[in-house]
Amino acid sequence: MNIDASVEIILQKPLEGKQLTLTEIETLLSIRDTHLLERLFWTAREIREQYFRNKVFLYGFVYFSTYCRNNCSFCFYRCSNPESVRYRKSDEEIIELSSSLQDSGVHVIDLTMGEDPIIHNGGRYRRLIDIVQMVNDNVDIPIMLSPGAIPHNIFNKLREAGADWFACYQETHNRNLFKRLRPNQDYDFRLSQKMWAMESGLLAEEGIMVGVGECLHDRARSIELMKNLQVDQIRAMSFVPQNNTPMAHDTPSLFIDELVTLAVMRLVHPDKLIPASLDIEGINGLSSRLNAGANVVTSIIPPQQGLAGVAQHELDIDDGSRSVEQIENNLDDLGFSIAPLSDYVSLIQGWKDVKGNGATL
Ligand code: SAM
Ligand code: MD0
Ligand code: SF4
Repeated sequence: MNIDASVEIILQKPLEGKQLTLTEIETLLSIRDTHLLERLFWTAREIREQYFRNKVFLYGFVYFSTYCRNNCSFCFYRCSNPESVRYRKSDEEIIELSSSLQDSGVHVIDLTMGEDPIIHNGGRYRRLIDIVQMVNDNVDIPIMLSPGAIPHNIFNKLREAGADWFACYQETHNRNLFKRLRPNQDYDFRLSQKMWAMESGLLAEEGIMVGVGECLHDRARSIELMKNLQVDQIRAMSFVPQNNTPMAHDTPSLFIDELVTLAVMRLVHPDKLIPASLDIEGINGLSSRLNAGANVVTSIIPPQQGLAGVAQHELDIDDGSRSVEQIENNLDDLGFSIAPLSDYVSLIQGWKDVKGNGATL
């Protein structure tokens, strides 16, 4: 059988509600021929349409502390980079930023920080729990928390304070590569974050970086492992080299590698949330990611507030191109519309009800 015919057979399976094998996932990840890429992206869109019609969700991003005790090789905010912008937002600023994002129409506030020693050292996480409580008291939309890796006993407290989601990306599920990317961090402790979050009744997001030295088989294994993990949001983001880091001169992979990964994620996780992050190519990268099957726009950042992105710490922020207003125009042109908040709330409530308090691996 020629390659076109065998790819068509694989693409038919998710359309019929069937699961893909690891080998099939890897075959799809290897597609680079223009015609087959079109078929892959079309199938991903078709499947997204079945579950979400043309509706997308928007996540506001509040990077409230850029201090970090870790030294991840890929990250601009690693502790040994003296050039990184460091700030900590005050309570008033966090409330103001979260409220203005809510008013602008996002569905979720993603509260993100480096592993700020002030919060992480000592192990009690009182300040983090207080921040969640404070934001929950002041906004009426769901809250995601991306604080790095934290102890098991803190998850319940975060849920009680009002968190809905916990995001913590493994970056890779290849243990040797993990060691190089996140030196002196424990692979199992980081992987457990997602399970501990779900055990406590939180929803969890898992993610990988594309172009950090992984092979197609690694990507395929990650996509499959995320299925077994039963997380509700999954992401792939292209690695963007950062000045003054050990990986500053690594050759990043082409964006097509991320787009293919997103499309295959959609085929394996048909009903899940898959972000198109503005943090990689800014607003110009939105259409290709939606075209590949993503259904959430993340890293929406209010302009002129001294807030940073992660992979692109300045791109498109201060001219307002990462604002809801700008995104809404783009979505209109692309034939998408912003889902009502009530749709989002009932979607995640349904997931929480199904999971109960006992999601396990
Ligand atoms: N400090 C917390 C942590 O590491 O889990 C929360 C921050 S989280 C927003 C940082 C994520 O951004 C990383 O897990 C990684 O997936 C992504 N990231 C960081 N630097 C990046 C880069 N140079 N290129 C692409 N993605 C990057
Ligand atoms: C994003 N810059 O969505 C954000 C960040 C953390 N939960 C999300 C990586 O691209
Ligand atoms: Fe710190 Fe997160 Fe950056 Fe690693 S990825 S250096 S933990 S901010």
